[in-house]
Amino acid sequence: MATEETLVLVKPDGVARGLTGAILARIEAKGYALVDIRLVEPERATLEQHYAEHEGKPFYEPLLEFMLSGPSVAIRLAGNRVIEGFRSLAGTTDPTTAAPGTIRGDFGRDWGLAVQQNLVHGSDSPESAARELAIWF
Ligand code: DAT
Ligand code: MG
Repeated sequence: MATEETLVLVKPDGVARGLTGAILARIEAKGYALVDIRLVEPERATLEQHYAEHEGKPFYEPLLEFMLSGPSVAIRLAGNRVIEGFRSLAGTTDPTTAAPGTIRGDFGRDWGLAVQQNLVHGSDSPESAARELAIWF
């Protein structure tokens, strides 16, 4: 399959904890290419678009509050099968059960909060990647 692109976010917890560099090091070591990267303080409307699929779920409002709590780093990332590959680097959604060796498994903490502060976002399909990249870049 041809090279593809995905949207990666280092979420506010990752930026605040000084983990952006450690996360980027894993991405670069894997061989993915940084096409664009910037620090963003998103508007609520941007996050509503980004997380539209979760509107109405119990964690939706806390998730938006968390994402508004500080800047994120938005990355346009390229590579062969990078959508699937970055999701694999990130680990599963819940940091408590994410596998060791993954970003969420190694660095994610269960803060006992209503929303999982799991450090990173990665698009989950080519359609999501195209939609999300247009929102953030
Ligand atoms: P992912 O980020 O692994 O793609 P998702 O798209 O299902 O997960 O959810 C988006 C974010 O919402 C996720 O990173 C953390 C939060 N979230 C998801 N499910 C949750 C739940 N059951 N309780 C609290 N937060 C949740
Ligand atoms: Mg998702």
